Amino acid sequence: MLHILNLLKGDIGLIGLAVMGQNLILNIADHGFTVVAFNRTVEKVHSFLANEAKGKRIIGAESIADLASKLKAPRRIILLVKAGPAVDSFIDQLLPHLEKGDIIIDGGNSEYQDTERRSKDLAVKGIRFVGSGVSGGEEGARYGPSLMPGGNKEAWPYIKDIFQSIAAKADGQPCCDWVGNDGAGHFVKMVHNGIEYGDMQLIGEVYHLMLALGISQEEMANTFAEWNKGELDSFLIDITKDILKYKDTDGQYLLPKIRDTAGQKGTGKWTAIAALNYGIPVTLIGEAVFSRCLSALKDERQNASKVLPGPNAKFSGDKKKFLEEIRQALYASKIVSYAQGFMLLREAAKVHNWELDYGAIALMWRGGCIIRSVFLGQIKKAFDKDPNLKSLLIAPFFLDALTKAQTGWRNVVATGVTLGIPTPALATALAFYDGYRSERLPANLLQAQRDYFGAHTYELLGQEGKFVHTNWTGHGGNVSASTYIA
Ligand code: NBP
Repeated sequence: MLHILNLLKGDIGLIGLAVMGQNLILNIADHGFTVVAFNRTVEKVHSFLANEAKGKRIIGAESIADLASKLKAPRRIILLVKAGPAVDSFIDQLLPHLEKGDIIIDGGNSEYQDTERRSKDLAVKGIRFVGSGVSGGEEGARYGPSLMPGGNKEAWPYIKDIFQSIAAKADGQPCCDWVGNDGAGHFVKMVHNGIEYGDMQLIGEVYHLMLALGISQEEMANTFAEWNKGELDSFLIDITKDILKYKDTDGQYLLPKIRDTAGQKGTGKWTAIAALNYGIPVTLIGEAVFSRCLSALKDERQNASKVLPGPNAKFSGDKKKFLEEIRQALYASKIVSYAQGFMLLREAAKVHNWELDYGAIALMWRGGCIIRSVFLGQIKKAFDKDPNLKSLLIAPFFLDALTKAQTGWRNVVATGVTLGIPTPALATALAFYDGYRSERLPANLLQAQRDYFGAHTYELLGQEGKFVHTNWTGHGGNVSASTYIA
């Protein structure tokens, strides 16, 4: 009897009928599952049922209680609402209507520490909580997103089938797998978004350099189209080509008319904050976030452009050769950015005891999401070959690519400096590369300075772990500090 009743019920519920929620429901329904839809403003449920959802395996709910009563056990409910208090509010409203073993999935862009908290709090109440990264925007949600679920692993067998069937596929495999405990899924999504910031910034700098070369917008579009056939083949390069080609109703290119200030929703900033908290030099994403902040200072920049002098230089080399060097610089910087992102994942995994599968993460990003690219297939191969790989930079494939690119990369950064074109992401990537490959860095001087002004002690080469203090001036004391950290 219970079995028959269950058959008449929905397979999964979804709360939040904005752009992501509606499209994900349609995607789930297309894959043969019955979805029960609910939204805070209930009129949106009616309108959705009467329009987009008409004739599909989609049932409406008038209230949370109604939603809960229409779902099979154990209940599976996806939240796709604005990240923050709205998620906690819906969890609180759901709890009185749920039973032990039911599953709540937060598919929004929640902060991973919120997901950690919710996962732990709900586990105590017997509710299995999943925080899942969902990437790919509207199009991805509708036809195949990249999904990064983490949280209470007991939930995975109950949602795996639905998640892997609606996810994007790359090389025939779903871009979705279990990521790890508690906040792991949202952490991986956050790093994905940070990398997206980095990729976009790099392309923006390349566009800026192309403008300085004085080539036509059509030539730029053709160059991106060409690049998209090779090792840079990716969604972002492809859409950049389309954007460059796009003409407004007046027949003029639209791009130059768009205001040069970029906004942000916060996930790039969160990645940079996490990098600082974990002490991992994710410099490229940091520069990408700061570049958006600098772009937002439009009025100040306008004023400064009238008074601050630049180099007054023009590009005078071989444009075709330089365009190829730009391509190499972009590719090499992208390798550095992903290497930094995976370093951050590794450190967070260590701190949180997450057993992250880096090859599987690369596959999750390989299709469906904004950073999807052929390049991620190479990252997957590198981690599949050596799951303990310390850095992507030293994986044979990327080592070879960096070796080939470095001369052009250096020339691009140097040319940017000479022409006064800011290339913060391309330049920080190169600085990181040079820092990472340096056996010796000037931090010995830094150690000495800290000991000089604050008696912080230092280690001598070959005597690691032994901290000594020097009375540098002859009139300081011989006591070393233990509290103040500069
Ligand atoms: P929004 O982020 O715009 O959220 C809209 C939904 O949140 C509506 O259902 C709205 O209900 C509900 N909501 C709000 Br706003 N405040 C609420 C509150 N205080 N209590 C309860 N419900 C509230 O929708 P979205 O763009 O579809 O994104 C959904 C989630 O997916 C977000 O976390 C977003 O960051 C994430 N995401 C978005 C994208 C994208 O491309 N848009 C991509 C990947 C992830 P109402 O209808 O009653 O106002």
